[in-house]
Amino acid sequence: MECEGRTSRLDRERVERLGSPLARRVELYAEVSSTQERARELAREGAPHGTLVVAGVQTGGRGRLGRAWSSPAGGLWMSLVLRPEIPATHAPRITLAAAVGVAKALREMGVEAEIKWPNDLLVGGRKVCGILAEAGFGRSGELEFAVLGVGINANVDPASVEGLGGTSLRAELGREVDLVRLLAAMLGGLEVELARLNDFEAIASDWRSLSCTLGRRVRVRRAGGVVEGLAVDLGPDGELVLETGDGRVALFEGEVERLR
Ligand code: BT5
Repeated sequence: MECEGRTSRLDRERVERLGSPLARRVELYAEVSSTQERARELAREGAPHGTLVVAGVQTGGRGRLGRAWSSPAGGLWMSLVLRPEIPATHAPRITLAAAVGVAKALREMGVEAEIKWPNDLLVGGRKVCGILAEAGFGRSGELEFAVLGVGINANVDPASVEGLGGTSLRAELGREVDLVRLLAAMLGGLEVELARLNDFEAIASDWRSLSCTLGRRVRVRRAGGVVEGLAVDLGPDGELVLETGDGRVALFEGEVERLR
């Protein structure tokens, strides 16, 4: 099966030939509801580490907290089944490691990607990639699997994501991106970062230098209300540390807006 024209196509043979340990088993769809849902199903059925689900179009792509993720033709929409050997308490590191791995891969392609806490990759302030890591726990609370979803607006028509504050790699680079090469670069970046999940400081240090959130005054909307302050650090569980008028606050979820 091939999805969408020219070099941008997701050619099954080329995907299967990647030889990445993160593409040990591959399911490729021209169109699927959500690669994340499919990968979760596979994970629950016992699919091994490195099971990759990729789609050319998603009709029910989703982000965090039930939000919709727009997934038109030209994008790279993928989810990976991971079975990392880490304690369950370290599961939040997967999101940070993935953001670092994908940001580095995009930078190698010449795109100045920056990480907006917690999980967005931006170029020039516009979102080019969203990351969604979800954990599955066993009976005694151990981390059984994680499903890591990555959506990149690769050759997406920028007009279709502009209203969402998005941009595409094609718009930033001024050329079409080879989707299989992009997939290979991303899997390479993810492999390196995921291999050091037990070395949080190494991941956190790279995260800090790729971040466009730290050092800025921000407003964060979260379930408990709105907090404003200076984003000063990333904590050991991936939390954003804000210096506010009332002291330091650690945030584990929320939407960041930059203030002037
Ligand atoms: C995310 O959620 O950023 C995680 C997105 C993960 C998508 C991948 S694609 C493969 C896999 N399969 C899935 O079904 N999902 C994963 P969040 O931080 O909640 O951001 C969602 C918000 O981003 C939306 O409310 C929109 O404002 C915006 N948005 C939606 N689609 C977008 C797009 N294509 N480009 C840029 N922004 C988008």
